[in-house]
Amino acid sequence: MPLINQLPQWQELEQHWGQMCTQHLRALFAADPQRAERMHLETAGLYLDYSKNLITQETLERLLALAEAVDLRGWIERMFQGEPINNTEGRAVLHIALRNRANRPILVNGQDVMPEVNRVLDQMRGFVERVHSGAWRGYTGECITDVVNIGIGGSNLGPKMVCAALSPYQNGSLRVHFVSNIDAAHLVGTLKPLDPAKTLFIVASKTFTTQETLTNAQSARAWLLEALKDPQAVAHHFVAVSTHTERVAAFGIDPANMFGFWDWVGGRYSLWSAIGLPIALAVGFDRFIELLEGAHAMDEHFRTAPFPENMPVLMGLIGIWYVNFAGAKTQAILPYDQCLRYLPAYLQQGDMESNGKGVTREGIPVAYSTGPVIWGEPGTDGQHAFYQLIHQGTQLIPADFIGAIHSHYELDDHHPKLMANLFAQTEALMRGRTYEEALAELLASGMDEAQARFLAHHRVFPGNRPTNTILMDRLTPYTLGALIALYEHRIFTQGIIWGINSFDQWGVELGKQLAGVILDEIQQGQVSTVHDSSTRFLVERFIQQRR
Ligand code: G6Q
Repeated sequence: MPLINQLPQWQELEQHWGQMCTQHLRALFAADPQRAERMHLETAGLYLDYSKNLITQETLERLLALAEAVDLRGWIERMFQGEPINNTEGRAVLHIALRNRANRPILVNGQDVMPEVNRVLDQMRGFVERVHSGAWRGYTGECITDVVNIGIGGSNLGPKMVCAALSPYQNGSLRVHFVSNIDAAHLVGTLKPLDPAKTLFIVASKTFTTQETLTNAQSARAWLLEALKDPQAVAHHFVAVSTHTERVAAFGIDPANMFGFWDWVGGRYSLWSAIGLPIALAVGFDRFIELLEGAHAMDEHFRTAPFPENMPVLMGLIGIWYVNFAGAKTQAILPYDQCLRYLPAYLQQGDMESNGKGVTREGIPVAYSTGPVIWGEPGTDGQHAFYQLIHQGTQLIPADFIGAIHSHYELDDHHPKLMANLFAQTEALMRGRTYEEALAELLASGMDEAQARFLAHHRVFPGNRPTNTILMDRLTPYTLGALIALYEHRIFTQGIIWGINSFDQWGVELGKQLAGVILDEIQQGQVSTVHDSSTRFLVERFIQQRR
Protein backbone atom coordinates (compact mmCIF):
# COMPACT_ATOMS: atom_id res chain seq x y z
CA MET A 1 0.00 0.00 0.00
CA PRO A 2 1.58 3.33 -1.02
CA LEU A 3 1.47 6.20 1.46
CA ILE A 4 -1.90 7.85 1.27
CA ASN A 5 -0.48 11.12 -0.01
CA GLN A 6 0.77 9.29 -3.12
CA LEU A 7 -2.76 8.38 -4.15
CA PRO A 8 -4.40 10.34 -6.96
CA GLN A 9 -7.45 10.94 -4.73
CA TRP A 10 -5.20 12.76 -2.25
CA GLN A 11 -3.58 14.87 -4.91
CA GLU A 12 -6.96 15.79 -6.32
CA LEU A 13 -8.00 16.92 -2.86
CA GLU A 14 -4.87 19.10 -2.67
CA GLN A 15 -5.86 20.75 -5.93
CA HIS A 16 -9.43 21.08 -4.75
CA TRP A 17 -8.27 22.89 -1.60
CA GLY A 18 -6.50 25.34 -3.93
CA GLN A 19 -9.97 26.30 -5.18
CA MET A 20 -11.83 26.06 -1.89
CA CYS A 21 -9.42 28.23 0.07
CA THR A 22 -10.62 31.27 -1.83
CA GLN A 23 -14.28 30.55 -1.01
CA HIS A 24 -16.20 32.01 1.92
CA LEU A 25 -18.88 30.12 3.81
CA ARG A 26 -21.08 33.19 3.70
CA ALA A 27 -21.11 33.02 -0.05
CA LEU A 28 -21.75 29.28 -0.05
CA PHE A 29 -24.80 29.80 2.18
CA ALA A 30 -26.00 32.73 0.11
CA ALA A 31 -25.70 30.73 -3.10
CA ASP A 32 -27.61 27.73 -1.75
CA PRO A 33 -30.61 28.31 0.51
CA GLN A 34 -31.00 24.51 0.90
CA ARG A 35 -27.47 24.04 2.23
CA ALA A 36 -28.39 23.29 5.86
CA GLU A 37 -31.21 21.05 4.72
CA ARG A 38 -28.85 18.99 2.60
CA MET A 39 -25.93 18.95 5.01
CA HIS A 40 -27.34 17.34 8.08
CA LEU A 41 -27.74 13.81 9.39
CA GLU A 42 -29.77 12.26 12.15
CA THR A 43 -29.14 8.93 13.84
CA ALA A 44 -29.16 7.26 17.28
CA GLY A 45 -30.73 10.33 18.88
CA LEU A 46 -28.09 12.72 17.49
CA TYR A 47 -28.59 15.45 14.92
CA LEU A 48 -25.49 16.65 13.10
CA ASP A 49 -25.45 19.90 11.16
CA TYR A 50 -22.25 19.91 9.11
CA SER A 51 -23.27 22.69 6.75
CA LYS A 52 -20.99 25.26 8.40
CA ASN A 53 -17.91 23.50 7.06
CA LEU A 54 -15.83 24.84 4.23
CA ILE A 55 -16.93 22.11 1.88
CA THR A 56 -19.07 21.63 -1.19
CA GLN A 57 -20.68 18.55 -2.64
CA GLU A 58 -17.52 18.11 -4.69
CA THR A 59 -15.37 18.20 -1.53
CA LEU A 60 -17.47 15.46 0.01
CA GLU A 61 -17.31 13.33 -3.11
CA ARG A 62 -13.53 13.65 -3.23
CA LEU A 63 -13.19 12.81 0.45
CA LEU A 64 -15.49 9.82 0.02
CA ALA A 65 -13.33 8.66 -2.88
CA LEU A 66 -10.35 8.75 -0.53
CA ALA A 67 -12.25 6.59 1.97
CA GLU A 68 -12.99 4.09 -0.80
CA ALA A 69 -9.36 4.11 -1.90
CA VAL A 70 -8.16 2.99 1.53
CA ASP A 71 -10.94 0.40 1.82
CA LEU A 72 -12.50 2.00 4.90
CA ARG A 73 -15.51 -0.30 4.52
CA GLY A 74 -13.28 -3.37 4.67
CA TRP A 75 -11.48 -2.09 7.78
CA ILE A 76 -14.79 -1.45 9.56
CA GLU A 77 -15.81 -5.03 8.79
CA ARG A 78 -12.46 -6.31 10.04
CA MET A 79 -12.94 -4.53 13.35
CA PHE A 80 -16.49 -5.83 13.76
CA GLN A 81 -15.39 -9.37 12.80
CA GLY A 82 -12.80 -9.44 15.58
CA GLU A 83 -9.72 -9.53 13.32
CA PRO A 84 -6.47 -8.53 15.06
CA ILE A 85 -6.38 -5.04 13.54
CA ASN A 86 -4.21 -3.79 16.41
CA ASN A 87 -1.26 -5.20 14.51
CA THR A 88 1.59 -4.15 16.80
CA GLU A 89 0.02 -5.94 19.76
CA GLY A 90 -1.63 -8.72 17.73
CA ARG A 91 -5.05 -7.96 19.22
CA ALA A 92 -8.61 -7.60 18.09
CA VAL A 93 -10.31 -4.26 18.79
CA LEU A 94 -13.71 -5.09 20.17
CA HIS A 95 -15.14 -2.38 22.36
CA ILE A 96 -18.11 -2.79 20.00
CA ALA A 97 -18.63 -6.31 21.46
CA LEU A 98 -19.07 -4.85 24.94
CA ARG A 99 -22.21 -3.06 23.77
CA ASN A 100 -23.35 -5.60 21.19
CA ARG A 101 -26.91 -5.57 22.46
CA ALA A 102 -28.02 -7.64 19.47
CA ASN A 103 -25.81 -10.40 20.86
CA ARG A 104 -24.58 -11.26 17.37
CA PRO A 105 -21.72 -13.76 17.84
CA ILE A 106 -18.29 -12.14 17.55
CA LEU A 107 -15.43 -14.58 17.23
CA VAL A 108 -11.90 -14.11 18.52
CA ASN A 109 -9.65 -17.06 17.65
CA GLY A 110 -12.75 -19.02 16.74
CA GLN A 111 -14.49 -18.38 20.07
CA ASP A 112 -17.60 -16.25 20.55
CA VAL A 113 -16.80 -13.53 23.09
CA MET A 114 -20.43 -12.67 23.83
CA PRO A 115 -21.11 -15.27 26.57
CA GLU A 116 -18.16 -13.89 28.58
CA VAL A 117 -19.26 -10.28 27.97
CA ASN A 118 -22.74 -11.15 29.23
CA ARG A 119 -21.40 -13.08 32.21
CA VAL A 120 -19.44 -10.04 33.44
CA LEU A 121 -22.45 -7.78 32.84
CA ASP A 122 -24.51 -10.12 35.03
CA GLN A 123 -21.80 -10.06 37.68
CA MET A 124 -21.83 -6.26 37.60
CA ARG A 125 -25.61 -6.14 37.86
CA GLY A 126 -25.56 -8.42 40.91
CA PHE A 127 -22.88 -6.38 42.61
CA VAL A 128 -24.56 -3.04 41.93
CA GLU A 129 -27.83 -4.37 43.33
CA ARG A 130 -26.10 -5.62 46.46
CA VAL A 131 -24.40 -2.30 47.10
CA HIS A 132 -27.59 -0.32 46.41
CA SER A 133 -29.79 -2.54 48.53
CA GLY A 134 -27.35 -2.52 51.42
CA ALA A 135 -26.75 -6.27 51.14
CA TRP A 136 -23.07 -5.48 50.56
CA ARG A 137 -21.77 -3.89 53.74
CA GLY A 138 -18.52 -2.66 55.07
CA TYR A 139 -16.50 -4.64 57.60
CA THR A 140 -18.27 -3.10 60.60
CA GLY A 141 -21.71 -3.67 59.10
CA GLU A 142 -22.21 -0.13 57.77
CA CYS A 143 -23.81 0.49 54.36
CA ILE A 144 -21.55 1.90 51.66
CA THR A 145 -22.01 5.63 51.09
CA ASP A 146 -18.89 6.44 49.04
CA VAL A 147 -17.15 4.65 46.19
CA VAL A 148 -13.61 5.63 45.25
CA ASN A 149 -12.40 4.50 41.83
CA ILE A 150 -8.62 4.25 41.76
CA GLY A 151 -7.35 4.10 38.17
CA ILE A 152 -5.65 6.28 35.61
CA GLY A 153 -5.84 7.02 31.87
CA GLY A 154 -8.39 4.74 30.28
CA SER A 155 -9.26 3.31 33.69
CA ASN A 156 -10.31 6.74 34.91
CA LEU A 157 -11.22 9.26 32.22
CA GLY A 158 -14.17 7.39 30.72
CA PRO A 159 -16.08 6.51 33.89
CA LYS A 160 -15.27 9.91 35.38
CA MET A 161 -16.58 11.72 32.31
CA VAL A 162 -19.73 9.58 32.12
CA CYS A 163 -20.50 9.88 35.85
CA ALA A 164 -20.38 13.67 35.54
CA ALA A 165 -22.40 13.60 32.32
CA LEU A 166 -25.11 11.47 33.91
CA SER A 167 -25.07 13.18 37.28
CA PRO A 168 -28.76 14.13 36.91
CA TYR A 169 -29.48 10.39 37.07
CA GLN A 170 -27.29 9.80 40.09
CA ASN A 171 -28.63 7.84 43.02
CA GLY A 172 -28.36 10.39 45.82
CA SER A 173 -27.26 8.01 48.55
CA LEU A 174 -24.06 6.85 46.88
CA ARG A 175 -21.27 9.26 46.02
CA VAL A 176 -18.64 8.24 43.48
CA HIS A 177 -15.12 9.73 43.52
CA PHE A 178 -12.14 9.30 41.22
CA VAL A 179 -8.48 9.24 42.21
CA SER A 180 -5.94 9.00 39.41
CA ASN A 181 -2.89 11.17 40.04
CA ILE A 182 0.08 9.77 41.92
CA ASP A 183 0.33 13.18 43.55
CA ALA A 184 -0.79 12.37 47.10
CA ALA A 185 -2.87 15.54 47.10
CA HIS A 186 -5.41 13.70 44.98
CA LEU A 187 -5.85 10.70 47.27
CA VAL A 188 -5.51 12.57 50.55
CA GLY A 189 -7.91 15.30 49.45
CA THR A 190 -10.48 12.75 48.30
CA LEU A 191 -10.29 10.57 51.41
CA LYS A 192 -10.28 13.41 53.92
CA PRO A 193 -14.07 13.77 54.28
CA LEU A 194 -14.75 10.02 53.93
CA ASP A 195 -15.52 7.42 56.59
CA PRO A 196 -13.43 4.25 56.04
CA ALA A 197 -16.21 2.07 57.42
CA LYS A 198 -18.56 3.29 54.65
CA THR A 199 -16.10 3.51 51.75
CA LEU A 200 -15.68 1.03 48.92
CA PHE A 201 -12.60 1.15 46.67
CA ILE A 202 -12.58 -0.04 43.08
CA VAL A 203 -9.02 -0.63 41.94
CA ALA A 204 -9.32 -0.35 38.16
CA SER A 205 -6.32 -1.40 36.14
CA LYS A 206 -6.28 -3.48 33.00
CA THR A 207 -2.70 -4.62 33.57
CA PHE A 208 -2.61 -4.24 37.35
CA THR A 209 0.96 -3.02 37.06
CA THR A 210 0.40 0.72 36.73
CA GLN A 211 2.57 2.58 39.21
CA GLU A 212 0.10 5.37 39.97
CA THR A 213 -2.84 3.04 40.54
CA LEU A 214 -0.98 0.50 42.65
CA THR A 215 0.65 3.22 44.77
CA ASN A 216 -2.70 4.90 45.39
CA ALA A 217 -4.34 1.54 46.09
CA GLN A 218 -1.64 0.63 48.64
CA SER A 219 -2.08 3.96 50.40
CA ALA A 220 -5.86 3.60 50.35
CA ARG A 221 -5.47 0.14 51.90
CA ALA A 222 -3.24 1.58 54.64
CA TRP A 223 -5.81 4.34 55.29
CA LEU A 224 -8.53 1.73 55.66
CA LEU A 225 -6.49 -0.53 57.92
CA GLU A 226 -5.43 2.32 60.12
CA ALA A 227 -9.09 2.82 60.97
CA LEU A 228 -10.44 -0.72 60.84
CA LYS A 229 -7.30 -2.48 62.12
CA ASP A 230 -8.11 -5.97 60.80
CA PRO A 231 -6.69 -7.14 57.40
CA GLN A 232 -9.95 -9.08 56.96
CA ALA A 233 -11.61 -5.69 56.39
CA VAL A 234 -9.94 -5.39 52.96
CA ALA A 235 -12.26 -7.95 51.39
CA HIS A 236 -15.28 -5.84 52.40
CA HIS A 237 -13.88 -2.58 51.06
CA PHE A 238 -11.86 -3.44 47.95
CA VAL A 239 -12.93 -4.81 44.59
CA ALA A 240 -10.85 -4.87 41.41
CA VAL A 241 -11.45 -4.47 37.70
CA SER A 242 -8.68 -6.03 35.67
CA THR A 243 -7.65 -8.53 33.03
CA HIS A 244 -5.10 -10.06 35.41
CA THR A 245 -6.40 -12.36 38.18
CA GLU A 246 -3.01 -13.37 39.65
CA ARG A 247 -1.87 -9.79 40.14
CA VAL A 248 -5.19 -8.86 41.73
CA ALA A 249 -4.84 -11.77 44.15
CA ALA A 250 -1.21 -10.87 44.87
CA PHE A 251 -2.36 -7.38 45.82
CA GLY A 252 -4.68 -8.94 48.41
CA ILE A 253 -8.03 -8.57 46.69
CA ASP A 254 -10.11 -11.75 46.61
CA PRO A 255 -10.49 -12.77 42.92
CA ALA A 256 -14.16 -13.42 43.77
CA ASN A 257 -14.41 -9.64 44.04
CA MET A 258 -12.78 -9.05 40.68
CA PHE A 259 -14.56 -8.03 37.49
CA GLY A 260 -12.73 -9.17 34.39
CA PHE A 261 -12.26 -7.85 30.92
CA TRP A 262 -10.08 -8.84 27.99
CA ASP A 263 -7.00 -7.81 26.07
CA TRP A 264 -9.16 -6.90 23.08
CA VAL A 265 -10.53 -3.93 25.03
CA GLY A 266 -8.19 -0.94 24.71
CA GLY A 267 -7.84 1.14 27.89
CA ARG A 268 -9.24 4.29 26.31
CA TYR A 269 -12.16 2.31 24.87
CA SER A 270 -12.94 0.45 28.08
CA LEU A 271 -15.72 2.40 29.81
CA TRP A 272 -18.20 -0.06 28.27
CA SER A 273 -16.57 -2.96 30.12
CA ALA A 274 -16.39 -3.56 33.87
CA ILE A 275 -14.27 -0.39 33.93
CA GLY A 276 -17.74 1.19 33.80
CA LEU A 277 -18.59 -0.26 37.21
CA PRO A 278 -18.50 3.19 38.91
CA ILE A 279 -21.01 4.38 36.29
CA ALA A 280 -23.38 1.54 37.07
CA LEU A 281 -22.97 2.20 40.80
CA ALA A 282 -23.62 5.90 40.31
CA VAL A 283 -26.66 5.77 38.04
CA GLY A 284 -27.89 2.19 38.32
CA PHE A 285 -27.29 -0.83 36.13
CA ASP A 286 -30.30 -0.22 33.86
CA ARG A 287 -28.94 3.21 32.97
CA PHE A 288 -25.58 1.64 32.22
CA ILE A 289 -27.32 -0.71 29.78
CA GLU A 290 -29.03 2.30 28.13
CA LEU A 291 -25.57 3.81 27.66
CA LEU A 292 -24.47 0.60 25.91
CA GLU A 293 -27.64 0.66 23.80
CA GLY A 294 -26.94 4.18 22.56
CA ALA A 295 -23.42 3.18 21.60
CA HIS A 296 -24.72 0.04 19.90
CA ALA A 297 -27.14 2.10 17.81
CA MET A 298 -24.20 4.23 16.63
CA ASP A 299 -22.15 1.08 15.96
CA GLU A 300 -24.87 -0.31 13.74
CA HIS A 301 -25.12 2.99 11.90
CA PHE A 302 -21.35 3.11 11.40
CA ARG A 303 -21.26 -0.47 10.18
CA THR A 304 -24.21 -0.31 7.80
CA ALA A 305 -24.99 3.28 6.68
CA PRO A 306 -23.75 4.26 3.21
CA PHE A 307 -20.75 6.55 3.65
CA PRO A 308 -22.46 9.71 2.33
CA GLU A 309 -24.97 9.33 5.19
CA ASN A 310 -22.61 7.93 7.77
CA MET A 311 -22.12 10.34 10.66
CA PRO A 312 -18.74 9.16 12.01
CA VAL A 313 -17.38 8.70 8.50
CA LEU A 314 -18.40 12.20 7.39
CA MET A 315 -17.08 13.81 10.58
CA GLY A 316 -13.83 11.88 10.19
CA LEU A 317 -13.41 12.88 6.55
CA ILE A 318 -14.20 16.53 7.23
CA GLY A 319 -11.55 16.44 9.96
CA ILE A 320 -9.06 15.02 7.44
CA TRP A 321 -9.93 17.89 5.10
CA TYR A 322 -8.89 20.46 7.69
CA VAL A 323 -5.81 18.67 9.05
CA ASN A 324 -4.30 17.55 5.78
CA PHE A 325 -5.44 20.11 3.24
CA ALA A 326 -6.30 23.28 5.17
CA GLY A 327 -3.40 22.91 7.64
CA ALA A 328 -5.41 22.86 10.89
CA LYS A 329 -3.35 21.75 13.86
CA THR A 330 -6.05 21.50 16.49
CA GLN A 331 -9.69 20.57 16.93
CA ALA A 332 -11.86 22.20 19.57
CA ILE A 333 -14.60 20.29 21.40
CA LEU A 334 -17.10 22.74 22.88
CA PRO A 335 -19.97 21.16 24.79
CA TYR A 336 -22.70 23.61 25.81
CA ASP A 337 -23.52 21.43 28.77
CA GLN A 338 -21.88 21.63 32.16
CA CYS A 339 -22.45 17.90 32.63
CA LEU A 340 -20.13 17.29 29.65
CA ARG A 341 -17.31 19.24 31.25
CA TYR A 342 -14.92 16.28 31.12
CA LEU A 343 -15.74 15.38 27.51
CA PRO A 344 -12.87 17.41 26.00
CA ALA A 345 -10.35 15.76 28.34
CA TYR A 346 -11.83 12.35 27.62
CA LEU A 347 -11.62 12.89 23.86
CA GLN A 348 -8.14 14.29 24.26
CA GLN A 349 -7.01 10.83 25.32
CA GLY A 350 -9.35 9.02 22.94
CA ASP A 351 -8.11 10.92 19.93
CA MET A 352 -4.55 11.90 20.75
CA GLU A 353 -3.47 8.54 22.16
CA SER A 354 -5.10 6.80 19.21
CA ASN A 355 -4.02 8.99 16.32
CA GLY A 356 -0.94 10.76 17.66
CA LYS A 357 1.29 8.46 15.58
CA GLY A 358 4.14 9.14 13.19
CA VAL A 359 4.53 5.81 11.40
CA THR A 360 2.10 3.75 9.36
CA ARG A 361 0.88 0.32 10.35
CA GLU A 362 3.87 -1.03 8.42
CA GLY A 363 6.28 1.19 10.38
CA ILE A 364 6.98 3.67 7.59
CA PRO A 365 7.22 7.35 8.62
CA VAL A 366 4.15 9.23 7.45
CA ALA A 367 4.71 12.20 5.19
CA TYR A 368 1.62 14.11 6.26
CA SER A 369 -0.03 15.32 9.44
CA THR A 370 -1.93 12.88 11.61
CA GLY A 371 -4.00 13.48 14.76
CA PRO A 372 -4.64 17.11 15.72
CA VAL A 373 -4.39 18.52 19.23
CA ILE A 374 -7.81 18.09 20.87
CA TRP A 375 -8.88 20.66 23.40
CA GLY A 376 -11.88 22.52 24.71
CA GLU A 377 -14.01 23.62 27.62
CA PRO A 378 -17.73 23.86 28.13
CA GLY A 379 -19.62 26.85 26.80
CA THR A 380 -20.31 29.49 27.79
CA ASP A 381 -17.18 29.65 29.97
CA GLY A 382 -14.89 29.24 26.97
CA GLN A 383 -16.48 32.27 25.27
CA HIS A 384 -15.08 34.49 28.01
CA ALA A 385 -11.66 32.94 27.74
CA PHE A 386 -10.23 31.58 24.50
CA TYR A 387 -12.88 32.13 21.80
CA GLN A 388 -11.12 35.38 20.91
CA LEU A 389 -8.41 33.35 19.18
CA ILE A 390 -10.89 31.13 17.38
CA HIS A 391 -12.69 34.19 16.02
CA GLN A 392 -9.86 36.57 15.22
CA GLY A 393 -6.60 34.65 15.66
CA THR A 394 -4.46 33.50 12.76
CA GLN A 395 -5.04 29.77 13.12
CA LEU A 396 -7.79 27.72 11.59
CA ILE A 397 -9.52 25.87 14.43
CA PRO A 398 -12.38 23.58 13.45
CA ALA A 399 -14.78 23.31 16.37
CA ASP A 400 -17.54 20.91 17.37
CA PHE A 401 -20.44 22.50 19.27
CA ILE A 402 -22.56 20.06 21.28
CA GLY A 403 -25.85 20.86 23.00
CA ALA A 404 -29.28 19.57 23.97
CA ILE A 405 -32.79 20.82 23.23
CA HIS A 406 -33.89 20.12 26.80
CA SER A 407 -31.89 20.53 29.95
CA HIS A 408 -32.16 18.44 33.09
CA TYR A 409 -32.18 21.75 34.89
CA GLU A 410 -34.88 23.95 33.35
CA LEU A 411 -34.31 26.89 35.62
CA ASP A 412 -35.92 30.13 34.39
CA ASP A 413 -34.41 30.92 31.01
CA HIS A 414 -30.92 29.55 31.64
CA HIS A 415 -31.19 26.92 28.95
CA PRO A 416 -32.51 29.15 26.13
CA LYS A 417 -29.72 31.59 26.99
CA LEU A 418 -27.11 28.83 26.93
CA MET A 419 -28.28 27.53 23.57
CA ALA A 420 -28.71 30.98 22.07
CA ASN A 421 -25.01 31.39 22.74
CA LEU A 422 -24.19 28.11 21.03
CA PHE A 423 -26.13 29.00 17.90
CA ALA A 424 -24.80 32.56 17.87
CA GLN A 425 -21.19 31.41 18.13
CA THR A 426 -21.46 29.07 15.17
CA GLU A 427 -23.16 31.83 13.17
CA ALA A 428 -20.53 34.39 14.10
CA LEU A 429 -17.71 31.97 13.30
CA MET A 430 -19.22 31.24 9.91
CA ARG A 431 -20.34 34.75 8.88
CA GLY A 432 -17.76 36.93 10.51
CA ARG A 433 -18.10 40.70 10.15
CA THR A 434 -16.64 42.73 7.29
CA TYR A 435 -14.88 46.05 7.64
CA GLU A 436 -17.82 47.81 6.04
CA GLU A 437 -20.26 46.22 8.46
CA ALA A 438 -18.08 47.08 11.44
CA LEU A 439 -17.72 50.66 10.23
CA ALA A 440 -21.43 51.09 9.60
CA GLU A 441 -22.23 49.84 13.11
CA LEU A 442 -19.78 52.25 14.71
CA LEU A 443 -21.01 55.22 12.70
CA ALA A 444 -24.60 54.32 13.55
CA SER A 445 -23.66 54.38 17.22
CA GLY A 446 -22.63 58.03 16.83
CA MET A 447 -18.84 57.59 16.85
CA ASP A 448 -16.85 60.20 14.96
CA GLU A 449 -15.63 59.03 11.59
CA ALA A 450 -11.86 58.98 12.18
CA GLN A 451 -12.23 56.94 15.35
CA ALA A 452 -14.74 54.63 13.68
CA ARG A 453 -12.42 54.03 10.72
CA PHE A 454 -9.60 53.14 13.10
CA LEU A 455 -11.62 50.88 15.39
CA ALA A 456 -13.42 49.09 12.59
CA HIS A 457 -10.16 47.29 11.69
CA HIS A 458 -10.14 45.72 15.15
CA ARG A 459 -13.79 44.81 14.95
CA VAL A 460 -13.47 42.80 11.76
CA PHE A 461 -14.15 39.07 12.07
CA PRO A 462 -12.84 37.13 9.09
CA GLY A 463 -15.49 34.41 9.58
CA ASN A 464 -15.19 31.28 7.44
CA ARG A 465 -14.33 29.37 10.61
CA PRO A 466 -15.77 25.87 10.34
CA THR A 467 -18.00 24.22 12.91
CA ASN A 468 -20.10 21.11 13.37
CA THR A 469 -23.18 21.33 15.55
CA ILE A 470 -24.38 18.19 17.32
CA LEU A 471 -27.80 18.41 18.95
CA MET A 472 -29.68 15.86 20.99
CA ASP A 473 -33.09 16.04 22.57
CA ARG A 474 -31.60 15.60 26.03
CA LEU A 475 -28.36 14.28 27.44
CA THR A 476 -29.46 10.78 28.48
CA PRO A 477 -27.49 7.57 28.95
CA TYR A 478 -28.60 6.58 25.43
CA THR A 479 -27.62 9.79 23.64
CA LEU A 480 -24.37 9.97 25.60
CA GLY A 481 -23.53 6.41 24.54
CA ALA A 482 -24.21 7.34 20.93
CA LEU A 483 -22.13 10.52 21.23
CA ILE A 484 -19.08 8.72 22.63
CA ALA A 485 -19.33 5.98 20.00
CA LEU A 486 -19.62 8.66 17.31
CA TYR A 487 -16.25 10.08 18.34
CA GLU A 488 -14.69 6.63 18.68
CA HIS A 489 -15.64 5.83 15.10
CA ARG A 490 -14.53 9.22 13.86
CA ILE A 491 -11.13 8.43 15.38
CA PHE A 492 -11.21 5.02 13.68
CA THR A 493 -12.08 6.55 10.32
CA GLN A 494 -9.20 9.01 10.51
CA GLY A 495 -6.73 6.36 11.68
CA ILE A 496 -7.61 4.21 8.67
CA ILE A 497 -7.20 7.13 6.25
CA TRP A 498 -3.80 7.94 7.75
CA GLY A 499 -2.81 4.28 7.60
CA ILE A 500 -1.81 4.18 11.26
CA ASN A 501 -2.62 1.82 14.11
CA SER A 502 -5.03 3.75 16.34
CA PHE A 503 -5.04 1.05 19.00
CA ASP A 504 -1.55 0.91 20.45
CA GLN A 505 0.18 3.59 22.55
CA TRP A 506 3.92 3.03 22.46
CA GLY A 507 4.45 6.74 22.96
CA VAL A 508 3.64 6.46 26.65
CA GLU A 509 6.40 3.90 27.32
CA LEU A 510 9.68 5.82 27.23
CA GLY A 511 8.81 8.31 29.95
CA LYS A 512 7.60 5.46 32.18
CA GLN A 513 10.90 3.59 31.70
CA LEU A 514 13.02 6.63 32.46
CA ALA A 515 10.91 7.49 35.52
CA GLY A 516 11.74 4.05 36.89
CA VAL A 517 15.47 4.71 36.50
CA ILE A 518 15.22 8.18 38.07
CA LEU A 519 13.10 6.96 40.98
CA ASP A 520 15.79 4.39 41.84
CA GLU A 521 18.39 7.15 41.76
CA ILE A 522 16.31 9.42 43.96
CA GLN A 523 15.82 6.61 46.44
CA GLN A 524 19.55 5.89 46.49
CA GLY A 525 20.42 9.60 46.62
CA GLN A 526 22.82 9.23 43.69
CA VAL A 527 22.35 10.50 40.13
CA SER A 528 23.99 8.61 37.30
CA THR A 529 26.06 10.33 34.63
CA VAL A 530 24.06 8.70 31.86
CA HIS A 531 21.66 11.62 31.95
CA ASP A 532 22.06 14.86 30.03
CA SER A 533 23.25 17.76 32.16
CA SER A 534 19.81 19.32 32.49
CA THR A 535 18.16 16.17 33.82
CA ARG A 536 21.14 15.42 36.07
CA PHE A 537 21.17 18.90 37.64
CA LEU A 538 17.42 18.88 38.17
CA VAL A 539 17.42 15.50 39.88
CA GLU A 540 20.47 16.44 41.95
CA ARG A 541 18.78 19.63 43.05
CA PHE A 542 15.68 17.67 44.02
CA ILE A 543 17.69 15.18 46.06
CA GLN A 544 19.80 17.83 47.78
CA GLN A 545 16.98 20.17 48.65
CA ARG A 546 14.95 17.36 50.17
CA ARG A 547 17.83 16.31 52.46
C1 G6Q B 1 -5.31 3.67 27.17
C2 G6Q B 1 -4.00 3.48 27.70
C3 G6Q B 1 -3.78 3.99 29.11
C4 G6Q B 1 -4.20 3.04 30.20
C5 G6Q B 1 -3.57 3.53 31.51
C6 G6Q B 1 -3.96 2.66 32.68
O1 G6Q B 1 -5.69 3.27 26.11
O2 G6Q B 1 -3.64 2.16 27.55
O3 G6Q B 1 -4.39 5.23 29.34
O4 G6Q B 1 -5.58 2.97 30.30
O5 G6Q B 1 -2.19 3.53 31.36
O6 G6Q B 1 -3.57 1.35 32.47
P1 G6Q B 1 -4.09 0.20 33.38
O7 G6Q B 1 -5.56 0.12 33.24
O8 G6Q B 1 -3.41 -1.03 32.91
O9 G6Q B 1 -3.71 0.56 34.79
